[in-house]
Amino acid sequence: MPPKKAAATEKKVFLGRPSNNLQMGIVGVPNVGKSSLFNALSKCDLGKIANFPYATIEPEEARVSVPDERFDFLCQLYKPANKVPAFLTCVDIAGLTKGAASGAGLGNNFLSNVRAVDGIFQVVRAFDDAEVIHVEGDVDPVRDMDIIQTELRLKDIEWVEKHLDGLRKKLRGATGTANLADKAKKEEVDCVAKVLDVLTTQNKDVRKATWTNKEIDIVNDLQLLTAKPVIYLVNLSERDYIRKKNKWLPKIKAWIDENNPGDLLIPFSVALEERLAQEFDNPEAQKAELEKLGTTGALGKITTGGYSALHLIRYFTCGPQEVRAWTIRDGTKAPQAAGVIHGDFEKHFICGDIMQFNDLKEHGSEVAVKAAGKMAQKGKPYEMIDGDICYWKHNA
Ligand SMILES: Nc1nc2c(ncn2[C@@H]2O[C@H](COP(=O)(O)OP(=O)(O)OP(=O)(O)O)[C@@H](O)[C@H]2O)c(=O)[nH]1
Ligand SMILES: [Mg+2]
Repeated sequence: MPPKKAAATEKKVFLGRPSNNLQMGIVGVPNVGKSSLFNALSKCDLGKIANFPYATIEPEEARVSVPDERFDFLCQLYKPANKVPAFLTCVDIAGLTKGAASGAGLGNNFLSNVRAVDGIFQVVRAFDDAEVIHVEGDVDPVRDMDIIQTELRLKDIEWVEKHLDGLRKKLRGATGTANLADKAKKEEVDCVAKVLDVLTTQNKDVRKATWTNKEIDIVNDLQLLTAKPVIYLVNLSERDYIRKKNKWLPKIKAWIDENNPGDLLIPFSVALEERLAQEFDNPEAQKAELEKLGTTGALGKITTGGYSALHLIRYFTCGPQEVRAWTIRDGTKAPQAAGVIHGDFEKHFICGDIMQFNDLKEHGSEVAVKAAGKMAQKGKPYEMIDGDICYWKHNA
């Protein structure tokens, strides 16, 4: 038992910004359907769709609700006046071309937009349409994935080399005595050198290497492009999507297994999603059409995938006024979770009365959960579990 306890108390550190307000950026080569996907996800027309490359220049941002059966269940149970689901912020970004790392296409501008997001939805075109120009001349998603990966890595390599150079210069100016500051500097240099080794010698994305918590803190300061989680979204024709068949799919899967094993691949069809939105104005009718076609839409899977890739989880506050999902990062403790509602809740935190969603579902009502002894008072050290239902106590 004791060794288990030691492991459980170790702090969870993730690659990326330690924040609850994280964003997924939609990235890919030009004219592959990024803005079309963005509009379908956000159910708006902010994204600039056009049949020419580089239609999108400035990034566009939207909050997309993340589907959750638990949230729907809670709304049915509490019948609140106001319902607020969890949201994922998605950003539509300009297309990236070969040579972007050295300034081609929208080059550095594009890459700074990628640097600003926390995770990447990489749109890969696998639909044929002679009317839609491909900047490389023909449709080849594997080549496109290579292009994006190469550009992101090249930019990281350039960034890390510069940084390492600066650090080494500083280290040479160190006192030479074995004081703590010098030791920390030396560790930082070693870690950044390891990053460079991963990118060059090992030929891997930074997120695919193994890092200690200490190293992750250093890596996070570098804000690297290849440290961000990636989900590959393969844009298929409606027909291929419905029959779950396309000649590129096995090749794309093989490329991911070889280059970035473990990354999620989600096939979708912008054409289908657009048609559904145009022809049917309510979710029930859209669902009926999908059932008729023998398929399901992919948008929910995409947002849910992005949310998890960023290590986001949610807890709920429930009552007759409002059922609401609050987004936090996995590993968040109770006071910080309460602080998402209001900073004072964290500052003057007392405790939380917390029940788990499954207990509420099983017992059917809050009263029954309490009677079963399943409503627990949790203090400051409590680490939040996805789906917790909370009543915070504070003396703010
Ligand atoms: N046939 C077909 N056309 C599509 C599909 N997705 C997008 N298009 C078309 O492809 C063109 C480019 O779509 P956008 O969504 O603007 O592409 P983008 O990746 O945002 O392009 P840039 O911002 O220029 O990099 C538009 O004419 C779309 O209507 C698809 O699934 N099938
Ligand atoms: Mg676009």
